[in-house]
Amino acid sequence: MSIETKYRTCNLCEAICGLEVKVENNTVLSIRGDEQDVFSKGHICPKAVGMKDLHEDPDRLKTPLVKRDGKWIDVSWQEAYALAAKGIIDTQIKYGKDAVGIYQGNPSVHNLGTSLFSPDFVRSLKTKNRYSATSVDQLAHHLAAEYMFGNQLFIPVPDINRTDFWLILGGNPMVSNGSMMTAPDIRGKLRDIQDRGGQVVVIDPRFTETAEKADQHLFIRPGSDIYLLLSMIHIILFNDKMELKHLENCIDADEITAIKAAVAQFTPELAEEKTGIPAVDIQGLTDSFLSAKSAVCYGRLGVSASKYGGLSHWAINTINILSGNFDKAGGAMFTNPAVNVSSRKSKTKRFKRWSSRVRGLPEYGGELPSSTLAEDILTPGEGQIKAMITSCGNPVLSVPNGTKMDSAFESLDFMVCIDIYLNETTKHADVILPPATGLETPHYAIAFHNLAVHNSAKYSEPAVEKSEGAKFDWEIFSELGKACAAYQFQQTGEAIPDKPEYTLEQKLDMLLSFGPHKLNLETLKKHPHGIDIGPLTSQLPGRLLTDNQQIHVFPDIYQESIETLRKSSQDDDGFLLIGRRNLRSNNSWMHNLHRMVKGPNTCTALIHPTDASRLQISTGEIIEVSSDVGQVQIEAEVSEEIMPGTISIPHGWGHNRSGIRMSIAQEHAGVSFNDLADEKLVDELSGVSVINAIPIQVKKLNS
Ligand SMILES: Nc1nc2c(c(=O)[nH]1)N[C@H]1C(S)=C(S)[C@@H](COP(=O)(O)OP(=O)(O)OC[C@H]3O[C@@H](n4cnc5c(=O)[nH]c(N)nc54)[C@H](O)[C@@H]3O)O[C@H]1N2
Ligand SMILES: Nc1nc2c(c(=O)[nH]1)N[C@H]1C(S)=C(S)[C@@H](COP(=O)(O)OP(=O)(O)OC[C@H]3O[C@@H](n4cnc5c(=O)[nH]c(N)nc54)[C@H](O)[C@@H]3O)O[C@H]1N2
Ligand code: SF4
Ligand SMILES: [Mo]
Repeated sequence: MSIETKYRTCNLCEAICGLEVKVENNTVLSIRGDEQDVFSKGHICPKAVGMKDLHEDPDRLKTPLVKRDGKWIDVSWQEAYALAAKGIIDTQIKYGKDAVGIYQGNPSVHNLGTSLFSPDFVRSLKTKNRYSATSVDQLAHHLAAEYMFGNQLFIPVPDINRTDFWLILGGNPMVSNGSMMTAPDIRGKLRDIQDRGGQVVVIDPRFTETAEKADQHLFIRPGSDIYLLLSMIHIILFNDKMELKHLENCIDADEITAIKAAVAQFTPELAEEKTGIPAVDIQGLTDSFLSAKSAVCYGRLGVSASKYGGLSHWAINTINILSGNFDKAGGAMFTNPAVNVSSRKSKTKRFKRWSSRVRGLPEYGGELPSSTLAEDILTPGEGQIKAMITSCGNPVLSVPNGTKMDSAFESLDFMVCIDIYLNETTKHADVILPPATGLETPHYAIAFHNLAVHNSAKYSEPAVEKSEGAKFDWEIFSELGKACAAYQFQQTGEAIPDKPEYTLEQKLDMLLSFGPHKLNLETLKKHPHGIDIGPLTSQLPGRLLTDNQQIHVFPDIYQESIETLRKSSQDDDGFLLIGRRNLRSNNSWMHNLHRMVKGPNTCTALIHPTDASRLQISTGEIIEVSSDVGQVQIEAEVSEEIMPGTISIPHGWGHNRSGIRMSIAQEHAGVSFNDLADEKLVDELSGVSVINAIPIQVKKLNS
């Protein structure tokens, strides 16, 4: 057999890099960056070769598994579907529709099959108990987009290809490769900003890999960014620095007046007290931001999933708008993707239409906050979750209070997981349905073309064939859906209405042809390196999706949230725990690939030398970190890169739980951050989990 060269998009993270994959006899020989990819131009990161390892991983599940008498047994797809359908529908018949819950994890949006085929399946369940990684992540971005611009997916992205000033709060794109901003080769883009005389400023409690490349880094006390952001708005409005440019006519002046009143007390001096950043530096930072030819304020996970994450994303958009850096080259801009995911006005706000049963936290976008999932399973009463479905998710490691999640899943009557591994979450299942994955799947990055710093479109054919009898995620969703419908009809006579059936390719082709560039799959197939659609363009007010075609610059929910902040008084003076990511890791699930975990242990607790010497802790020693919900023992790493009073531990580890089938990950187990994160800590406005600034105690082991 001859060697074939396949081009495709890496679907591991948001950067959507083009890959050149050499394949012989269905074996991957090599993976390189595709130099001709119109968007990524050859860039890749070390995780790209992980795609080969993932394809070859002997622990990856290939056939459906069923648990019988505590043992896993391989079964046929038909048998697995029948058991899954019976478990789901019997539960709903006995306890009501809401007794079945579903959690969808992060790879859902990196997976074309799941993106296009899970929504119909989820709707057919008619349950209000839906959860996803969104509420442990980017929900605040959607909420702000919906309230301010009229659609939850109409999200501004920083135009870093042209900006002269990039202010980054709580993001580490040098490691994460960018998030809510699809931008391969962050290193190159940072260099380009500096080469054109621009500046990059990073605000982070850790001197990160991104801070290292930036022009300025300011340490900030974890959880306090909202004070910095509001003080920047304060400076703009109280120093008459507002400049709305072409947006003048689509913003209501009364709303600006209301913002001014609301931020009056949020001065740089108050921000200094709360954040630890001197008021003069805040003033200097804001002056530089305002005097730059173009500038953009960008906030990511350290801000999104924090106590005031919801309000912070309103504030970030507001800074960009008031400083004349919105919908303008070099500022925050909207994309114009070939599949338009944000064409509709949402007539009613998809927020607070119902609330979680136990704690009363708000629904958003049809989902409840994942921090309520464990209690929604464990607390008896009307609407209690008795059976769960998970797809592409590992909430035992990724949602706060994993120990409680563990017990919750253990207590269920029934659980079915669509996943490629037998891991900390799926071990609780009765049925596991494993899809083909990675290089075996066709791909189009619907979600990420919508967030990309340059418009392009690219379709990828599978680079290797899936194993015999394997199913794609989309096939699993449609076949499981049919099995549920058939079983329901047989038991109750309740029929699920027939829908036209499409294949994955047909659905994608329709979406492309409805889109603004009128592309189709055939055209994309002729361009294996993608089609360049051009730089971001100014699109407002034309594309605004609000009821009155105006930007709602100060929606009620944010007015109320500022009021809550004003009244809050809590300040912790103990240690605060923050998270960290590693370039060769991807949340909780790439730790079974030798090349991704070899080398020194990366699951360590960073501690500042002054704290370490006070507690007599040295690098390499095991320390005990405890919080209100749990404790872990972890290797200490004394480092000046972390600010005093702060501890940083990466999330996604903790493969020391019994009953999993991931031999390499088990050898590099680490501990789980989310055994410390407290599910009771949420952003009051949005219900988003707080995964940074968690109060903890630290001590040397046996002291
Ligand atoms: N403390 C703390 N917690 C966090 C974070 C943090 O920074 N700190 N980050 C949060 C964020 S941003 C996110 S996105 C979440 C992620 O949280 P989750 O989405 O719950 O978890 P992942 O670790 O991404 O796990 C992905 C799962 O999908 C499976 N999988 C991989 N590929 C496929 C596929 O093609 N098909 C199917 N069906 N399954 C597949 C994997 O085996 C794994 O079980 O974690 C959140 N939790
Ligand atoms: N290599 C790798 N890449 C990934 C992932 C991965 O696990 N590994 N996960 C992917 C996913 S799902 C996502 S959502 C993205 C996330 O992408 P990013 O948000 O860019 O990644 P993080 O490393 O979580 O960055 C959060 C930063 O916030 C800082 N921080 C913590 N608390 C605070 C605070 O209170 N204030 C401020 N200002 N900063 C704070 C942390 O020190 C950290 O540097 O990354 C994606 N890419
Ligand atoms: S940066 Fe992300 S998309 Fe690019 S190769 Fe690495 S994991 Fe894949
Ligand atoms: Mo994420």
